Amino acid sequence: MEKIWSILMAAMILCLAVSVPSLAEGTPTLELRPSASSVQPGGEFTVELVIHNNPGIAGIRFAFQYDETLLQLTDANGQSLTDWEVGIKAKQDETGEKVDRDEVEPHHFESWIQWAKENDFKLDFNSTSFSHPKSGDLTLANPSDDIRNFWIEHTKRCRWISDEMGKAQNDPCMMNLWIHDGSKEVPASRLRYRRILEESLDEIFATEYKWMKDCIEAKLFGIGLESYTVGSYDFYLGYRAKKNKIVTLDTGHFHLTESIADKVSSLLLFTPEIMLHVSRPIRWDSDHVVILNDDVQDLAREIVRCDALDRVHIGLDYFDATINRIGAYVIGSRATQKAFMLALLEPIALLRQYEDEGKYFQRLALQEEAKSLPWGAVWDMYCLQSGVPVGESYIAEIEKYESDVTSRRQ
Ligand SMILES: [Mn+2]
Repeated sequence: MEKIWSILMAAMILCLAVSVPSLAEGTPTLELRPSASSVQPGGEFTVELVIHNNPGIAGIRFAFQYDETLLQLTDANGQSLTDWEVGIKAKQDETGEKVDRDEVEPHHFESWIQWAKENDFKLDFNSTSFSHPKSGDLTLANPSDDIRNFWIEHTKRCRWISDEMGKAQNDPCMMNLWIHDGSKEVPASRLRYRRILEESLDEIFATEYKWMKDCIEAKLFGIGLESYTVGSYDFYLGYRAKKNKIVTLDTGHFHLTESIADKVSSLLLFTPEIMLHVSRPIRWDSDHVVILNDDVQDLAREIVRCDALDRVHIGLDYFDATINRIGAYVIGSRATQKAFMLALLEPIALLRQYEDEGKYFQRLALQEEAKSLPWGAVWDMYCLQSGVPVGESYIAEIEKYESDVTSRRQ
């Protein structure tokens, strides 16, 4: 990632140097729009530089995957003026092949599979329909056969890759499907695109695989597509009922006042499994680093109360490139673990007894007292026994790693 950022910075400087002489009169201003998505194997991260007051070049878009960077200059209509690719020879990229997304095959991910094996990790996977010249506002819900079929092919191949990953790790690979399809303004037909998406999904899911599980993820809206989201929660809930897929609950993908915890018990009644993306929404953004807030605690409590730890897949979905990446990962994963530990420590038997007896004052009082139980000591002991830093001592460890390792990366 350090390398990606240094290349990105170099590319930005290069582009500015190239484009500045052609700027029109007036004061051009730059707006930086980084995507909030995390970079995962096969995933992408985009940065858009929107140039205001320049009729020639309206924007520069960088899209980079783990093995490549795509640089595009766009005009005011978002049309590409030119594009060129800067190859980043990542450690993971052993094939050296350049393939488009409708050509990906399991062998392109062989090094990840090997890496996971060697380090005793298990892999999940996702298709990626954004940050590509064929992305636009609509992918799997696109009325254009050409565009839609491209994304259908990509998603089919991602299921195939997931199955191979699952086979190699002897444990099913969770394949998450999220698309950004939507509209900035209210479309003339909401039904039309949802019907197309349904047909695309039917085609994608036609093949049965043994070593992967399909998860379908909704989002309230995508940035720039605020009025309509084809793959809404209702859509995927309905589709789940039709095809028995797993619904992904991304805690950053709902109305800010909506309780994700409240959805758990309803889903568990009708679906064998739930995929969670634990995240933290802030206004329009969905991917802030998870902290130990009420939402995460409510969610963990609800899963434990439903005795569903073995039916819920807990995935983390957040990213913050403005702070130390390892630090961000550790803060969010520890916060999530703390939430589940707190849930397991809840005096639930007594709470339920009070409830059965209609003692609602007592129930509320105990819920309040439970908040200040000395659970920090339990957490510290858990960390000690797990051989990981206790309390804030991980800060120093990450600082040391930053100065010894990451800061020296080229
Ligand atoms: Mn997600």
